[in-house]
Amino acid sequence: MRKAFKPLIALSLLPITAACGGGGGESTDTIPADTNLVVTATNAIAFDKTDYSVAAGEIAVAYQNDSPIRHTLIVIEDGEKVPDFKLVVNKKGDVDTGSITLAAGTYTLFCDVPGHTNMKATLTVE
Ligand SMILES: [Cu+2]
Repeated sequence: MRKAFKPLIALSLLPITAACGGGGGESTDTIPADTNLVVTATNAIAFDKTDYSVAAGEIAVAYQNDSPIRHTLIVIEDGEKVPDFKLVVNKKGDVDTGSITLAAGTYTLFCDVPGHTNMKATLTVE
């Protein structure tokens, strides 16, 4: 008599945990007093300014949402995203904070939510 061996294949589904956006600190609803740079996302799907400036070094950034939809804030240097920095605000009233160290130069602030290409501003670090 022959026995048919049916191999048992154990499929292990490992949950994949997505890493949170990096430099974005905890979400708060107030802007900390030691903030060096405040950026606001407005109802017009734009930042509140087209030009920001800040002193070089470690910069405490606060991103506040004055619109009902999700926005992000990333920094672009020479066409590349500055790594480990992304702030996210999901709804009106949200504030996200984080710190980024930048040398003097000209950078671009950007929201990478699809369709938000109008959310672009110049950041001058001096
Ligand atoms: Cu946006």
